[in-house]
Amino acid sequence: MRVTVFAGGYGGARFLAGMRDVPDTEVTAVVNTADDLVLHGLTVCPDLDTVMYTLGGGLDTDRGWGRADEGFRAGEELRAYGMPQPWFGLGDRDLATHLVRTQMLAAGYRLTDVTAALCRRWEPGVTVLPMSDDRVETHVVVADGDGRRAMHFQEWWVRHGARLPAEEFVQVGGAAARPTDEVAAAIAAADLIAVAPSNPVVSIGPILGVPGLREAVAAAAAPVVGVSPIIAGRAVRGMAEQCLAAVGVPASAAGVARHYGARSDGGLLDAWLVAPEDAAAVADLADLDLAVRAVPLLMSDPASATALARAVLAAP
Ligand code: FO1
Repeated sequence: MRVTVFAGGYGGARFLAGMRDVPDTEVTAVVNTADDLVLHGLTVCPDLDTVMYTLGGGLDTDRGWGRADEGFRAGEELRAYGMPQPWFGLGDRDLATHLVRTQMLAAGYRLTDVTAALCRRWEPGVTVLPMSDDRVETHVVVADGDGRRAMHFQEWWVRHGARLPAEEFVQVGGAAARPTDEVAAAIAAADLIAVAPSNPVVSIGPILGVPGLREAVAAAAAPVVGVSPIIAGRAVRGMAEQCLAAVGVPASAAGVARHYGARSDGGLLDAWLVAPEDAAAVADLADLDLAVRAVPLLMSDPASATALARAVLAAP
């Protein structure tokens, strides 16, 4: 069964691992690249790397990003030179990924081809596709005195811990970006499309925001099944609540479903999985042409991630 999954960081990666481990699935991940940034001249792709490392067994699972058994000596040296952005942790082992990626991009390879080359080492067991080969960067607009200012997503997320109230999220470069041919083919060929329990605003949002992608999904034969990233009003990890508040979406399983919309209304979803704690959402969403199921969503171990993936496959 060909399953195409829209995913962002660690939650999306764990969901992908669960889907990969369901027998007879052939999984393609369409991964957010709007978290990407250039640091010390190197192209860093946090969500692509989190997916690659998680499925390849190289992720530091406590942090939820970067490499296991990591050191930060190079970062310390860069700080000693007063290099900018000292707040962004640059692991020594992680640095090798950025160096290889940057060198290949400079040689003219597309990000899609670079990602495939890096995955030859990690063997994630799924096809990992950037949502686009074009540069798309989330910038966050925050109040600044009596004005406003924008900062790169990573500065808002890492330096400020998402504590600055976001007024708007802008995908710089988004309007000119296009889905890759590989992404378009993965959507068209899918037997099922899954929306992982990633951040709806800064992970899934930029993927859906790539011009032409929503249309490709709407035209796809495959049912679209989403998994709520919110359980009982809280995100399991990350800071989805702050992001949802910024765009006026209630931090609830029902709120995110309405944000994504039902396919028959021109939205995204055919089915929506909520946690048992949010079973009331089944009735709340009865006005939508949407199959809503209450199933365990916590991916506390590989078996529960695989059980969730099976529930997604059974949802439509
Ligand atoms: N997150 C942090 O909270 N602090 C960091 O210093 C940090 C460094 C970092 C380096 C490489 C990388 O791939 C991810 C990194 N992250 C860090 C996580 C990153 O901000 C998130 O993975 C996403 O962009 C949000 O999903």
